[in-house]
Amino acid sequence: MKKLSLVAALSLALFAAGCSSDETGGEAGTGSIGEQLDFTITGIDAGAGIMAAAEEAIEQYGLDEYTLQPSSDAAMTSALDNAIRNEEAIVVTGWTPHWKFAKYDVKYLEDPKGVFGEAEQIHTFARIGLDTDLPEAYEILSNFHWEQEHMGAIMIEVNEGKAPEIAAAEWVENNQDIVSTWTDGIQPVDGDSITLSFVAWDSEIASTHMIGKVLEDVGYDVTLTPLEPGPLWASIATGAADAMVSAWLPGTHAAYLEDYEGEIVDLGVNLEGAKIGLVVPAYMDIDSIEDLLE
Ligand code: PBE
Repeated sequence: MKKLSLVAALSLALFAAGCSSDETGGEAGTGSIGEQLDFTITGIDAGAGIMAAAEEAIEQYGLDEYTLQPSSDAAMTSALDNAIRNEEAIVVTGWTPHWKFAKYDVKYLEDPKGVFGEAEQIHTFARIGLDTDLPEAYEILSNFHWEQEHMGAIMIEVNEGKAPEIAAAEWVENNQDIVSTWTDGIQPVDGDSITLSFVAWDSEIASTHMIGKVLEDVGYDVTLTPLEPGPLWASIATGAADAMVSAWLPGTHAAYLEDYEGEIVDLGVNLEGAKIGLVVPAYMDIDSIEDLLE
């Protein structure tokens, strides 16, 4: 049995009312993908940019029967794991870099309307005044730039059960050639406190623990504070946290950036070629978000 929300049921009724009679044929074929999916898109935490984009996709592609189920990165990936074990249909909100692409055979659904945007960059933001208060940290954070494969290496270790601080510390130790390009010429500091805020998305767990370890190695007393997405941005604007390395732009977090423009400082891109979208197991016989209507 498929569950329809009242709104979805109403819009279906309206849609049906507007249909000409020749659209009534072939229901068995056309309903099957949605039914296999139980008309559910498995999402993550409600404040994530990808959730707003997925709601927009439901609207723009006319996926009125579908419900976007909020959960978390951990719950979403466990639902994905479960579906793949049983070779069942599932569609999730997915993004790159993420270990799911290394661990499972999954694919993005094409997005002909461009709702999820093009390639994204991840930016580092600091609170106003960090440059004068903690100039060494400001410089390291400004210099911080790495590649998807670097973030991916930490994510996979964490997914396989390593504690994030250990996976991050090992990466820093084994990649001093990269880390030194961020810390070259920086004088050690003597236990100054710095707070980095982040959201518990696997990508941001990896990057925040890694750069936290780099700052620690320079002599900072580092606190990592996990927050919800809204409070993450607010923490930089209010100065409750000093910096964050988790701003996905120009699309995913555009609304947050607009809210805090002028109250936070953009230290530039730390990773290029990130992406968000809807992701399905490769064995599913659909290629485009439009196919969810089949
Ligand atoms: N994400 C990971 C975030 C940004 C980083 C894609 C889940 C979001 O949708 O807000």
